[in-house]
Amino acid sequence: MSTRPLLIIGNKNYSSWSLRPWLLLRHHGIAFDEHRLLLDTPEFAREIGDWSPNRSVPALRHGGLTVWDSIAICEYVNETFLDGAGWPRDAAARAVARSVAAEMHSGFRALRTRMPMNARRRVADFAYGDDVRAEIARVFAIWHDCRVRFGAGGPFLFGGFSIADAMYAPVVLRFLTYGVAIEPALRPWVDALLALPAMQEWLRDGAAESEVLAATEAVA
Ligand SMILES: N[C@@H](CCC(=O)N[C@@H](CS)C(=O)NCC(=O)O)C(=O)O
Repeated sequence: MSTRPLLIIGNKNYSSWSLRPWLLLRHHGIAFDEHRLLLDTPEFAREIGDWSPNRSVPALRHGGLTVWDSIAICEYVNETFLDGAGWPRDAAARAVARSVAAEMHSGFRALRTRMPMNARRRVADFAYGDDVRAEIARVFAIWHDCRVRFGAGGPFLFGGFSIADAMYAPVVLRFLTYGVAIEPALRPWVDALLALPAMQEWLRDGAAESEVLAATEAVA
């Protein structure tokens, strides 16, 4: 298929699921168009059904095909544009990378609910409950494990940048927003992720957005 893919995303400041496939595409220099639908607006409610069968962002339109759900889009991008380079080449590393990506996709409910992504905000003295604290500990354990076992070839979770890094990128932004102290051994990974030109671009775009989601801004 030769047509340029179109990624439907939400607000860059708030839409954590949109960031994941966007980062994968942009980091790899894949030419794509984006269409932003502002979350929680009448426009979103009116238009989302035209783009996404599950009425959520992200969704990818490529030729006549629609792919929805962040992880499915990442897999499609990996197969269609990256010849498999979205995942580690080593089979064992790839299996673990898929495991931690899947764990992110299906888990961490407390963290996702109580610490919604709000990339440009900084919250002082955020009070974590025990459920959030336990999930933060699990995130750090995952990052450590990946870095120690598979990270020798570069600064990312599996050495080179992979879909696993993209899946956890919004978690890094949440930790910055809500003041979660990054364990020193993980600082190089966090710094490498934040320094990616694609990540910087997303953050710049998010900071420039004027729309405000009141409920998310009210989290304290
Ligand atoms: N499991 C989905 C979650 C997608 C999702 O929840 N997207 C949010 C924005 S980050 C959304 O579209 N919310 C709109 C709504 O619920 O009306 C994925 O991985 O893509």
